[in-house]
Amino acid sequence: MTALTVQATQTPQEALCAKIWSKKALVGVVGIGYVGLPLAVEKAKVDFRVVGYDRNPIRVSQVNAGLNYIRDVADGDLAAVVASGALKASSDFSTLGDCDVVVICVPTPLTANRDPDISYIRAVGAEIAKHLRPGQLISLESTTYPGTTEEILLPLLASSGMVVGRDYFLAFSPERVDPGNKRYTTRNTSKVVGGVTPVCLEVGALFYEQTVENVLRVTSPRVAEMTKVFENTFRAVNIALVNEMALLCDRMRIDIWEVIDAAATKPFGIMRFNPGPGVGGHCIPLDPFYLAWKARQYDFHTRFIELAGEINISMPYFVREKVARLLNERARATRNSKILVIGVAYKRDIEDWRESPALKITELLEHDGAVVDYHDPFVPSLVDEAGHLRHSVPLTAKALAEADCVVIATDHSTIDWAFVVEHAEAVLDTRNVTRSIKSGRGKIKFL
Ligand code: SAJ
Repeated sequence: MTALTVQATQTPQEALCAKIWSKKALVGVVGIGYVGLPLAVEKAKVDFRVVGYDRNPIRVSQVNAGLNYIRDVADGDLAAVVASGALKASSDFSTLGDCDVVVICVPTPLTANRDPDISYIRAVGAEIAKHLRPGQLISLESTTYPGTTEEILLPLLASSGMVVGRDYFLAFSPERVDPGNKRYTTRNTSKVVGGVTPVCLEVGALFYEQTVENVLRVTSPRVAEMTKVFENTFRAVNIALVNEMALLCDRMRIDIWEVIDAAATKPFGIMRFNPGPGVGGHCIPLDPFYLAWKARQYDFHTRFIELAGEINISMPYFVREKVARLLNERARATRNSKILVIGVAYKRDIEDWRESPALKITELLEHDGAVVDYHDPFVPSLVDEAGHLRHSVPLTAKALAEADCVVIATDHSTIDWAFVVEHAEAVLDTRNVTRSIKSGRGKIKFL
């Protein structure tokens, strides 16, 4: 039997695996944001040809011009893979059929009623189904509730008449991108993979093993989906616990940070979480509610998730109260007071301000009649919930001195906190970043 004959009788699985092994597979990444762009660049760096798909024409033209917009991607890496032709971007979804592997990294926000909004997944699933052909792997990475891959995506793809696990392959592998994390990247953060069939699992795992050091196979997409929402729920619940401790310690006049520092010295049985002004970003405040919604279908009320959400959502209101108490000590009302909020990014050293507690704090203080400005070296400007365009003000001695209260909402490591304390009249430090500053200590109140 000649080589040609063998080639002709390759199954879709064999053909795809051969392309993945040889890095000849064309990889499509749908959604080139915080999750998709790092993944696309990682794949292109190991010589896969990659197409980044996005409805946002600005992102598409930026990528094709080799211009980076995601801090976790190295500018040079993006420029190099675009220059070599390994990576290009497109808004033309009709070419999805050309891809051997399609990775879905679209947003999974919440509706106004805090229910899951999987409209992006549905839309991309329908688009992929239109162009589906034998020998394709479809992998969903967006965080979502257990069952999405098999209950939503599979029926969409099955409408093609092709058989999953024989003609095409479907898997779920949650993204674990930790924005701003210099130690753990897409390459060295272990990857969980669940396949609709055992063959889907093997093809999915093979694909990720090309760029990720440690790939863990689990028994189903539901297990992989649940693993991710559990990870973020674990975080939301533990952050809520220390936030509740902060509320209690405030009432009992115990320094919560001294407690957290002391507890963190125990070498076992405890994990450090820090209280703060609230939780931001598109993950921790949202993902647990995907699970809470799904659980209701099983007549199950996820009390931890609901309670954690309630406490974390209450923290900006607590900060508002602390500001009022601090101003009151200076015989000032919040109304007509000038407040400078330092940091609007939802956490240190990133430019992402989505769902940032700093914006809620600003809204509440303005509601109480204060005049609020912000300074953030990572966020030169933003459009807030009310649609107002805001600009970061320079962090000058004058701006600090003119503020009746400076609220530290994000503890960026690039800010000179001693300078802030030296020139400010009064400081509310919600992140404990000024703890080591000795001079001007009397001006500082902590959470
Ligand atoms: N926060 C606290 N106290 C803490 C830790 C965090 O108040 O002790 C606040 C942060 O300031 C921030 C929010 O919580 O406002 C979320 O920050 P984060 O660092 O906990 O999470 P994200 O959203 O930046 O990234 C998370 C990570 N999830 C986990 O670590 C389990 C990341 O690994 C995920 O990939 C990411 O969600 C995601 O995309 O789901």
